[in-house]
Amino acid sequence: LTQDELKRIAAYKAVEMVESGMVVGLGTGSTAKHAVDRIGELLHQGKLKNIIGIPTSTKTHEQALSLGIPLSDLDSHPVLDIAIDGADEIDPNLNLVKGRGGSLLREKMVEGVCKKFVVIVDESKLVKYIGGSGLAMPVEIVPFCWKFTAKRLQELFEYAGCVAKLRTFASCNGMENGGLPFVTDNGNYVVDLYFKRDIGDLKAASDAILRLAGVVEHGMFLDMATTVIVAGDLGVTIKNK
Ligand code: DER
Repeated sequence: LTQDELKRIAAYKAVEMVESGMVVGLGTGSTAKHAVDRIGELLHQGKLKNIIGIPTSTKTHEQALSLGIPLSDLDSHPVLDIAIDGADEIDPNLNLVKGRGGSLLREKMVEGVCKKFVVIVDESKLVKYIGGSGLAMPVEIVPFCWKFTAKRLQELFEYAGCVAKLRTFASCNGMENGGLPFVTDNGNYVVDLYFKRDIGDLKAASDAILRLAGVVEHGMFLDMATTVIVAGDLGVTIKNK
């Protein structure tokens, strides 16, 4: 099975947990895209009714609109029944890294107020510890003096061999800021943190990041997932918190 087929299998399994009349957080990324497509399909078939979608990005907002999924927002629906979204990393305690698609702030706002947060992944996302994939742990920051903030973030995790890089749309000729800075739906920048070693206490790391003035939010979703659906070549496993 291809990675995308595994993503679709996990997504479809999660959508089985959506009942008519629910307010549903709609995730962002290539896995969540399958879940949003599936919800649209079931609404169209009349198998699901009276769903209200709360999108986690402008990208998902547009996808849901094109599918005819009725949409609203947190101002009108401060509590959701369920949210379905992908993840970049999942550790054994169901802590997540999210945000490599740049939507971490709105995802965390939506997924932080839902009764069930169902995470859908293919097995490649499973890691032994957060940061263990060697890929980015994103931090959304204000554009003002971004170099100053990026340096402070890097110094915060010097013990874990951290390197902080401003996310650009496409870095030209290898220069970090050769490309234009990536700008989030909220008009902010993203600094990607790369770790060589385990950062240890995740709650302490989260608090330390959020204490830095200039930081908006980070991509560690700690103790938020209630259900994780993992699709692998040997089948689908469902882990509940
Ligand atoms: O950027 C995000 O938060 C995405 O949800 C990411 O965590 C998963 O993206 P993928 O489903 O395309 O791998």
